[in-house]
Amino acid sequence: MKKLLTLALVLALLASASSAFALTIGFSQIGQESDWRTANTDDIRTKIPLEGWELIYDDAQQKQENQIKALRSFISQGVDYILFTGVVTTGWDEVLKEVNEAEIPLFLLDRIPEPSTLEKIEYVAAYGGDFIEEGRRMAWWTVNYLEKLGRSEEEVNVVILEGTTGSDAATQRTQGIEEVLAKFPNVKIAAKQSGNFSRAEAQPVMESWLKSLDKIDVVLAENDDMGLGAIDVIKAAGKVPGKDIIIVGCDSPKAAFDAIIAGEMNATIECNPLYADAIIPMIKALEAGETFSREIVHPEEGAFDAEGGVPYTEDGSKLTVKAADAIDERKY
Ligand code: GYE
Repeated sequence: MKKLLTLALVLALLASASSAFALTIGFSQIGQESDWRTANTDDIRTKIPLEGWELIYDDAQQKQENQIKALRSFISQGVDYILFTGVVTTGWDEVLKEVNEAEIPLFLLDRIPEPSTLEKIEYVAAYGGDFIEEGRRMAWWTVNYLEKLGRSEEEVNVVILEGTTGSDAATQRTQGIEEVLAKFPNVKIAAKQSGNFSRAEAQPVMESWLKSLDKIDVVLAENDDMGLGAIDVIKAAGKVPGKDIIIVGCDSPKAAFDAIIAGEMNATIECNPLYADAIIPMIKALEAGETFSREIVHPEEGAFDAEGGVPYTEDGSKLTVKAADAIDERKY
């Protein structure tokens, strides 16, 4: 009898211990628009369940109304945490206040709502790229590469394939690019237009520019998928991408490394999508009673090109790594 009681006690303790960490996490993801997004999604969807936690994933197909529905569904399901990446920066006040009223800890990941929303809501942590700096790095690499080619005095025309309209990733990368290029009067922004972070949607934009603009020297693509879309169109127009037109991207997925090694893309500025290894310890720390600041935590990033050694920051302290030397250790 005594043994049975002991066994029952042990089983009860095990059950309570496992339920203590049997968390349910709601993840409101934008969609599947790019290699970056896929890598970001797969990393979280693979690693969260390995902790014994349940992940409820929602793909909003890049529609804000679907994300609002998903957040409300997480509230009604009573999840323990919400991971949220908003497709655009505005329109979240009401639903994020509902998340707060439900007292569900909220992680802001990747895309961060506008400051006027942040002032009104509570969140446990914010994690994502420094998009203004990534835009600066795209531009610094470009002007340093033009100097390396002996073209620093030439009148150079740049076109910018922007990301999703209204997203901080697009708005802030454009801000960083324009801030740096303004220091170089010979480098002109001839056009900028959204390709919605999509290879397919970037193609008609690039086609129209090839027809309407007399001279395009550089394409600054706010993600590599749009850069690859531009390459598709440049080749179809009988021009040589990477030579006739310099192509600079952002994100650094493997497809960008392949294009650089093939000589069709010139550089990519890294924006690491693998968030799970940062988020999981944060959740465990919160479960243990710790708290985090409201500051956005940015992962360290690099930059890659065909030859390496090109500075991509204002102080010239950071130099690109040769894509062919780095591709084997890439994880996305
Ligand atoms: O650059 C792009 C994705 O928010 C950093 O969104 C992310 C951006 C990334 O669609 O590929």
